[in-house]
Amino acid sequence: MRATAVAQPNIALIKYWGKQNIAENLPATGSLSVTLASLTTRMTVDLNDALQSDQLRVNGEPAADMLPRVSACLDYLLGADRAKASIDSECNFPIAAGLASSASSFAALVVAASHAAGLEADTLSLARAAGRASGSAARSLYGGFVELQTSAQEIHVETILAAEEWPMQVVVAITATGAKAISSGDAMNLSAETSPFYASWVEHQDHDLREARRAVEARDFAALAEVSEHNCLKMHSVMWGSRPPVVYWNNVTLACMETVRALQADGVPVFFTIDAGPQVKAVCLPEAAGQVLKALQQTDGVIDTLQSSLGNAARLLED
Ligand code: 2P0
Repeated sequence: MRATAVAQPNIALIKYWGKQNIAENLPATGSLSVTLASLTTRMTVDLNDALQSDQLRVNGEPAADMLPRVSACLDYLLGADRAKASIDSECNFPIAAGLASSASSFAALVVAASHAAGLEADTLSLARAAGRASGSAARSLYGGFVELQTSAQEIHVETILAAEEWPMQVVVAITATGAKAISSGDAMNLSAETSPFYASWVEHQDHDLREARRAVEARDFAALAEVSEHNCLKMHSVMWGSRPPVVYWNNVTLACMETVRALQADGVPVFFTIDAGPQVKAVCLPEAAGQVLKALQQTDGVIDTLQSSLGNAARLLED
């Protein structure tokens, strides 16, 4: 009745921003991401009939805020009559700062919990369960370049290119360490209700997705860079157009974008992407990683940097 799983966050190149069904957390559009290798969440789930309620510790501390979403995810996956769970989660990177800790957490949770319960579930079913808890988590059930498609009823997720088929490096520039002012879930619902750009965003998403998929399949870095930066800035334009506005950037975020632009002008194969937080993720070919890391470390105001290659799917750890 006990299992441990490990999962990594993913970084969306074509973003998920908006839900077609809030109750079922069904995304309005598809998205495309890369799963990272060296940022990890390791989660142990212990299902125990003697427990009166679920318990969750994150890095050794009780995590009451996250517990209701975790309990709801377990109810959906295992049924409401399940045994209660004692859950320990260890994250080796900053939580709730735009580094997709909810993606790796819910991906690890569904893998560990399904094994702890002896449930025979295929990866897509687990991805759908994780996605109900956190839309981006569905993508962390898969490794490498991952595409999520959505219909009116459900999501479909698959790896379109494995991590080793097109090696890449991601350098993350940490520009602030506090928790974000508004959760991405609340912010995307606000955008859907109030941003005049939202309908156009949804309308064009399939086009961007097709372009990105073609670029990945052709291993065309320049094409992937162009559509990824376009899609990122478009998502942030939707956020900025919301009322009240949603602005996750700070001045160091902009400085890091300038650093990436300067590298590009020198012919370095790199592009940026930014999620629901102030961190800048620079995606580059492996031969450029040293130069990209150094340039971001030297950018005024950058607090820290992380570097990762692309990684594999969420998986069970044998005890
Ligand atoms: C993404 N983000 O595609 C986008 C880009 C943030 C910006 O998915 O409400 O935590 O839990 O389904 O998955 C972050 O949102 O949102 C996210 P919920 P989630 O990675």
